Amino acid sequence: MGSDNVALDFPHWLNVTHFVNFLFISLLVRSGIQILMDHPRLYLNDHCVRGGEWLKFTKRMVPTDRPYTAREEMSHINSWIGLPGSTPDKKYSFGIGRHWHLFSVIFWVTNGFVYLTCLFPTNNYHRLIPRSWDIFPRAWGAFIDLLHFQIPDQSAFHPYNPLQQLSYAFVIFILAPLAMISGACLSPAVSARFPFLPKLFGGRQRARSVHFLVLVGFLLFFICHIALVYASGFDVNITHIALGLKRETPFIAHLVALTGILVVVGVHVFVTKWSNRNPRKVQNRVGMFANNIFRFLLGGLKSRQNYSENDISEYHWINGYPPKTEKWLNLLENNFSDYKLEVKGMVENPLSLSLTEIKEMPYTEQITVHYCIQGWSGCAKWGGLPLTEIIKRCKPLPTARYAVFRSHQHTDDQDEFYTTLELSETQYPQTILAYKMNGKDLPVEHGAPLRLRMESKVGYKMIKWIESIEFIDSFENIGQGQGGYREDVQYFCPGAQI
Ligand SMILES: Nc1nc2c(c(=O)[nH]1)N[C@H]1C(S)=C(S)[C@@H](COP(=O)(O)O)O[C@H]1N2
Ligand SMILES: [Mo]
Repeated sequence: MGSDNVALDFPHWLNVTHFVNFLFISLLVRSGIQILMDHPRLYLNDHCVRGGEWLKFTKRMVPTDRPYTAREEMSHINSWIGLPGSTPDKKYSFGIGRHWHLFSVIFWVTNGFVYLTCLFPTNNYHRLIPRSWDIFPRAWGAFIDLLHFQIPDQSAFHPYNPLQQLSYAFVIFILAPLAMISGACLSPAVSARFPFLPKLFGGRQRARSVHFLVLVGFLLFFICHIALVYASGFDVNITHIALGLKRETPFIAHLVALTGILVVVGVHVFVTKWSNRNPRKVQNRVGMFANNIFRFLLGGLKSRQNYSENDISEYHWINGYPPKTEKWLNLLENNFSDYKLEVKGMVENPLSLSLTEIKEMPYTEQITVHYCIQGWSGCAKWGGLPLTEIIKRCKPLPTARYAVFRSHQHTDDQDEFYTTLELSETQYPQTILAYKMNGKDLPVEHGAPLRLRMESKVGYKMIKWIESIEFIDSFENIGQGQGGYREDVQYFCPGAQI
């Protein structure tokens, strides 16, 4: 039989990577559930039509008789399950959950690579990779035995029994890569630059569904794994897992294992409490750490989406209610004939452009898929002027580092909706100021008369009802200093590539 002549024990790198894996995957699961609950519907296509979900975790029906925003979708999840769990106002739970998810994935993936680097140069890969086809019938036999509650004898482990070997190989070589690839497809930067990637799954929403099924797969594996470790010679197994020793040392092994579990539980309790008490710190430390890594990896990706007319969604979710200010309501009444886009700040030529002047400037169109951070998507054709045209005319000074966009919309709590882009990002090819959607004038709920489209970022950067663009060198003194309204209030990260 295959592994008999290879003496495989339980080296210490295995114990350590196993433990680190346990820690980060548990954080990924809890924060993943938190993220799901912000738009607790799973769809089979990118249109996310109302009632079109194949699975949902909310009883709420989407009303059709009034504008219904994506923010109203945010659902409650207990902090025993979700990380950090939702406060009654659900104000920051989702943003913070994402910080933990993206932080943990960095360590989880790194740990996975450390594991593989230890596995392959030694002959340890024999513990996972079957050496003959007869592993399948043997695994099936072991499975049938299990169904009869026959726990395999210790002599059947070399070091794993066939069923165990196959399931570990499945989790490590199929489930884990699937988690990473489907997860990467959820990043607007990745999908906008490599639109073929989500297409591998049949679109972003299917990738999202697969990502969810991977979570279910990990949970099922976890339950079976624990049950079998317990049932098939617990003392020996725990010695292998905790100490990597061949001979049984149950007392010390139990002690070490228990300590390990307590450390993981302790970390969860700590990060949950810390997140609830001090979300801003989590955003600026944990979130910023992940943001900087992903900015380095993905920050330069420029959207190259080019979907066809047939891909356009019939229904496109909205987020944010139209402005209620008198100024904007007056503009609307006159069909925006008095509208002016103010371009100011650190520029050579401040501008004040009417809609007619804007429409006389070069026009471009793009059919792209919108990714809201909450999880829904929608495809539309956006038409307007490339932001580079504004840059050419206003000529930002060398000291300008960001552009801050302000909206006519003042939200319910009277904060001003604003967002910032880095100067380089304002010049990406698919960064436009749109005044057309699907061939018609931009509808009020989608941001009339002018909105930003910045296709390699999540939706909250694409500010609607734009009032002005100001070039600045730092956003520290604007709003609460985080680079945007959603960053200020919902603790999102300013990068928004993921
Ligand atoms: N002024 C303003 N712009 C905004 C928002 C908002 O609330 N106010 N929401 C953002 C978010 S979170 C998303 S997902 C998109 C939604 O665009 P849509 O409503 O056209 O689908 O708009 C973005 N722009
Ligand atoms: Mo969004």
